[in-house]
Amino acid sequence: MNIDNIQAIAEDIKRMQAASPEELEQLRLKYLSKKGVIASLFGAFRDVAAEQKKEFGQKLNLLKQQAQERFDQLKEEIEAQKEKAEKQDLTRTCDSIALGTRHPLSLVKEEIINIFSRIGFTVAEGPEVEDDKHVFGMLNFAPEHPARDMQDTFFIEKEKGIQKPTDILLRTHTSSVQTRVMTTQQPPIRVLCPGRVYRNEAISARAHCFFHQVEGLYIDKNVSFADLRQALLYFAKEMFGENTKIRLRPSYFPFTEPSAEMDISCNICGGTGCGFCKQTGWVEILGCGMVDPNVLESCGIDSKVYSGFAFGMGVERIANLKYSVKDLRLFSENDVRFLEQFEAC
Ligand code: 2NM
Repeated sequence: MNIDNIQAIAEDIKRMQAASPEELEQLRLKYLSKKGVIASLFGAFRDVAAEQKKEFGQKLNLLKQQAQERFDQLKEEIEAQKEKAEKQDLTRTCDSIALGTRHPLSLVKEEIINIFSRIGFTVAEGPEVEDDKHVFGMLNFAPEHPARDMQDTFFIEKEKGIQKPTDILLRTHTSSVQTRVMTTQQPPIRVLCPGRVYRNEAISARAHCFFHQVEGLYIDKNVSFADLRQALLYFAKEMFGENTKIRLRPSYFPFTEPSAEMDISCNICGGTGCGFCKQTGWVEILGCGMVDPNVLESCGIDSKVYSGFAFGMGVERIANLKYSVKDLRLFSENDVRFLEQFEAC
């Protein structure tokens, strides 16, 4: 036993750590107990050479004192930690959890569905990847119709990287779902087809390569243009308010004859003219018409017995009117600063 030993033990004691009362007790047993390191050094004291006894004794006493101090310090730390843990109120409620919000396009889509469901329409959905037959062929599109062009429609490539057009494509309207309904159900048919559609367009504030539609179809005996007008007037009043007026302008779609575009009285200025309606007092919201007999026949419905009306609207367009969203891209970018604004809706 020599003075260097004491020095080394003093270093160990300085670095002593204990995270729990059990660990602290281990340290006490090792260094400070009757059978511990320090007690055994005191036991060895009588074998120390006489001329070293004074220095050895002083160092040993100091070591004992340092060990006791470090031990007391660790004990205090452990007790303070325990007290802190006991003070935590585990019954306290946590901060409220952010619940997220419903997407504005979902809100508008649901509202359209609710309105038409009150007059007997049900919902049908179908594939976004479709074939030419269901998107164009059965819907009276001429073989050379521009919508069938690669410029307007996304075609699925047969082999990766090889741009060989196939008759598999991304649907450009949800009328494709209605061809599926007409070929599998017999009239009366009252169906709404909501969903995403794709067009090959450059993305900007006013156009996107995909958007959302709700299309409606009603087929029965003796369905007339007056029925179409009445259903759409009901829709406009439910969606935009009791005072809303509608007007129908002649138009053209391959799948309807006659066809029309519907305007509602501008719900921003109330019809007096503003920037939004370009001073006309009217804003366009949907296309519609009487289903062309060619469409009914190609779907296996007897056009001499049945007639029907159909309409289609863009969900983004209606959402724009309702919420004045200036840039279409906001609908698909999922920026929470935009989406959070629909918390109360
Ligand atoms: C529109 C405008 C006019 C339409 C036609 C059909 C179907 F399947 F019966 F032929 N579905 N939807 C239609 C008619 C869609 O969207 C602007």
